[in-house]
Amino acid sequence: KVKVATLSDIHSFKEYQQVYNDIAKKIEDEDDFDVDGSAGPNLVRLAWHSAGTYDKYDKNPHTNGGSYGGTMRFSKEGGDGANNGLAKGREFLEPLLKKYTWLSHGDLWTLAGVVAIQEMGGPKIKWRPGRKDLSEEYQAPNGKLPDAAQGPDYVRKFFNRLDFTDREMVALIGAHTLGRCHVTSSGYDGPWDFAPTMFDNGFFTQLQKGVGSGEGQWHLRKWDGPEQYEDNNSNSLMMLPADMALVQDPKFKKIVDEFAASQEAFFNEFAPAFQKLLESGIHFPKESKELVFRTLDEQS
Ligand code: DDH
Repeated sequence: KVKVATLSDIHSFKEYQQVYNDIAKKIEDEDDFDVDGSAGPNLVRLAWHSAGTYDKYDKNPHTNGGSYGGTMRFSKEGGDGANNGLAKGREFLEPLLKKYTWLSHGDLWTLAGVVAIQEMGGPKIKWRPGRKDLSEEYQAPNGKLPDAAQGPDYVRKFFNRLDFTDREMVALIGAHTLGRCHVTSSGYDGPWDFAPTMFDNGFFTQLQKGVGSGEGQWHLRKWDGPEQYEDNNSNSLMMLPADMALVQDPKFKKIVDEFAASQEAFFNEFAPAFQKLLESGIHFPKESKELVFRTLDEQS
């Protein structure tokens, strides 16, 4: 088996907490990374795109993706249009690889996603080390990451390929409470809620009301860019067609309503789903310990 997490050359909890702290401090220090300041949202997206290439129907370890091999560092996977903008996050983390020479790209990128979520006020995410850098031959094929122009059937099918249930996929997409779309990266434009560096259930409270002419509802933006929605209240927030899919499908909508009503319910389901995402396609031996890191705040 190729993608088995190693137990022999992993490091101690203390050392991974040290890496966590270094990433967290770097996020804090470099507060002009993006329009909204923090590098956090980019790092969450980097973690997700490193893992989200996984294809459970593909039994060939060379092509079935996932975060194990850190293969986004190579030009084919790194150059997939869906990964536009993520080189910036990879470069941000580069010094950590120089300092912790034993750390793999896959462990670093997934850990950085966990750091970013926790430091921005999100739930604790259990994380396990043991990914190993693999060679170029293990790059996932291009086109394995989702198309934002699609609707509910596509979204469901896409996340089934990664082995997720309806509840898990809705929870995961709630990460769009973070960050924004950049015209220069995806062609889309703008943030999903008013606090793009805070991990909360804001995505669901905004999305919940769906398309219409009422207060807090959404309309198609009139512009030359790709089809996206704009909010009636401020005309400054956005939703992708693939986000709006979550209120168009009645099964998804029920879950959106639950998460909009309770941030706790959202956090409780997001955390295990995000851990599962980061571990997609990797076999973790039974003895693999789940690490739960303390935030900088909790340590001060
Ligand atoms: Fe996403 N996402 N995402 N997303 N995503 C974008 C930004 C961010 C889709 C499309 C886009 C997830 C699911 C989907 C984050 C996390 C997650 C952008 C804009 C597009 C487009 C990129 C840019 O222009 O810079 C689509 C389609 C889906 C889908 O589900 C079908 C999931 C599951 C996650 C997750 O983390 C679990 C984050 C964070 C961002 C903001 C990045 C930034 O730089 O800011």
